Amino acid sequence: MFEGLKNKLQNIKEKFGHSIKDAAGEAVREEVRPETPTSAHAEVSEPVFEPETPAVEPLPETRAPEPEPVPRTPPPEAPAVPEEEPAVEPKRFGGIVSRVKTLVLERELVISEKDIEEPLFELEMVLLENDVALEVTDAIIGYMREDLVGSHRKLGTPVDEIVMSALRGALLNVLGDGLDLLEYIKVHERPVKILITGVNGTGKTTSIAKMAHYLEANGYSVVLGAGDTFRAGAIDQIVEHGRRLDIKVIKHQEGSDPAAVLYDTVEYAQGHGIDVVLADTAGRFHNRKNLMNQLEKIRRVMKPDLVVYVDEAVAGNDAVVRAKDFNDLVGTDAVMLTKADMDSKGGAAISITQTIGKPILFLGTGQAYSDIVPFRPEAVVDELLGVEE
Ligand SMILES: Nc1nc2c(ncn2[C@@H]2O[C@H](COP(=O)(O)OP(=O)(O)O)[C@@H](O)[C@H]2O)c(=O)[nH]1
Ligand SMILES: [Mg+2]
Repeated sequence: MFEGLKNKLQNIKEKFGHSIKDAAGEAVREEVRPETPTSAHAEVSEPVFEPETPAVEPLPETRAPEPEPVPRTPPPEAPAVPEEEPAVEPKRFGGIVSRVKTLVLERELVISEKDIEEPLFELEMVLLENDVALEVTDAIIGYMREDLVGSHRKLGTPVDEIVMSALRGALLNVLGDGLDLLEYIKVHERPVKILITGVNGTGKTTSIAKMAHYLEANGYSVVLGAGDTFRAGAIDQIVEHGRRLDIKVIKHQEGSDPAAVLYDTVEYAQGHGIDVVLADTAGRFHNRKNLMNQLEKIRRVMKPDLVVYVDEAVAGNDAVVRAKDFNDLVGTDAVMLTKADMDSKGGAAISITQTIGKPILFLGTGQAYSDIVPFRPEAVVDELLGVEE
């Protein structure tokens, strides 16, 4: 799942790392260069003249009864000082250098736009190539820039962590909080009515069967409504899933009013203490107006708690455009993306929530009933960034 994008993100992560490391290297060089003591570094050399260093003793200035114990500029005179102890001199000078280094390394580096310009551009290209929508790509780049540029990083902090945390944050921002269906059901009045919509062939009916299997495995009872009355084959298909899963399916004849079938399904659930209604619909209509009217009527009659729009992850940006269109037209509460097992780009999965403002509920990851994964943004981001569980 999302292998192509995952590999590219690993490369980008390293590029960011190198750029920031290079910038850190420059900072260290700049700070260390004026190691010949100057007034600018008076404070840095301070510890060398601490009382416990006997080599300091002979320096008369250090003992001057001034209020500030630190001499402003120690050594132009230094070479001329005590001939009696020549052996100590190089050691003391080496001490200054090493302390300067230590202090600089503990100082902070401010990351500039220039430091990450190149990897940011590459990240942008990678996201676009992998079908991440333009506005979502812009948002991710924006978050990265906001997080990294101008930020103070301790020079000692491992660069991987800096980059990882910025990328992770940016991706989580566009993925939102997700929606946990089990939690949702727990706190809602029964039956919870879920209407499944979307274009034909994207995997609606299969996804209904998977969801039913998932919900039953988690202790909830389910009834299915054969609301795709457009063709007989669609009714047979959902009835067969019901038979295999041992789950009740409510059906009418081919060509009958889907709103009536789904009304009956809700009634059945109410009468039998069923927890969840999963309602199938047809995705093929003569025109948009027809689709809208049909779904409007279904909504009025069955009053769904959740309208779930199903589309294929493999459709990439097309899925994003369709989801947005569909959401604008009839309204959606959540999205299920099927065929994620066949999608190496992950663009739709990354883009949909930010584009339509609705969470992804599940990913479909294969043809078996168990090939359904609740969409947990943290887990998806860990997977993309190659974080071991
Ligand atoms: N590889 C894969 N195939 C899927 C997935 N979900 C559905 N399919 C296949 O997609 C095809 C269409 O599914 P169907 O449920 O009939 O779509 P519908 O017309 O929207 O109801 C079937 O061959 C399914 O097996 C999935 O997550 N992964
Ligand atoms: Mg179907």
